[in-house]
Amino acid sequence: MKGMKVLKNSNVDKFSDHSLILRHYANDLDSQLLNTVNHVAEQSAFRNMQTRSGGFIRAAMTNCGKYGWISDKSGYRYDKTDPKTNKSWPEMPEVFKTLAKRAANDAGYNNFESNACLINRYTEKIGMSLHQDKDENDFTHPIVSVSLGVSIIFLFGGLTRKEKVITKELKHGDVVVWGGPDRLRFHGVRPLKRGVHPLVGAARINLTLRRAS
Ligand code: MD3
Ligand code: FE
Repeated sequence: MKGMKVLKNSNVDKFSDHSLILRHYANDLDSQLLNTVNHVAEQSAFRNMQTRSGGFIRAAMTNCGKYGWISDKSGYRYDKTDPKTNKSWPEMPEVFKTLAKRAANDAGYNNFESNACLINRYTEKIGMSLHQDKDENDFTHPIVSVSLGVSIIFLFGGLTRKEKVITKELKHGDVVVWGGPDRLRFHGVRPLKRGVHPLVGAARINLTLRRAS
């Protein structure tokens, strides 16, 4: 059927019952996505957020959408206001919202209406240790992630920290959809290896589109 989006199975890595990688799914949007990230960061700059334990999150972060994820000395939460500007987060770009909705739909999650996008930026040696995402109000909504720039090794564990972890390389343009029980699995990324991507430079940008509440 003309104009209909059909995913070739060879581009899908279904690594778990409720999660899959859509390989290179966002490649044709890459420069638009990166320009949009830059536009967001002009309004709400990347920063290293503080943690309750007195440290800092090593990935630089910003947000767009109605809600943004923040960490500070009182802990983790979603907030409508960027504490750095005391203004609303930049509005959710149409290109992020429609890409997430289309990817979720292709993964079997219909009508995914994201209202928060956390943007993480990794540079050489920066990773993210195993954690769960549980600051959202309703875990029945999936999470869609978009990787741009230098590849990274993604870690995917179980519902407890002790369970075995599988690894997946996430490359430029890969989109991952997590849903169902996988939503609450421990996950993280290994420290970024040295490398340069022609569009992004010596960094990896990850967008995670969520429904915060
Ligand atoms: C799996 N980001 O922002 S990708 C995060 O690459 C985060 O920047 C990593 O973990 C990154 O919280 C990993 C996305 C990801 C996001 C949420 C998940 C994977 C997930 C929730 C449940 C399971
Ligand atoms: Fe996470």
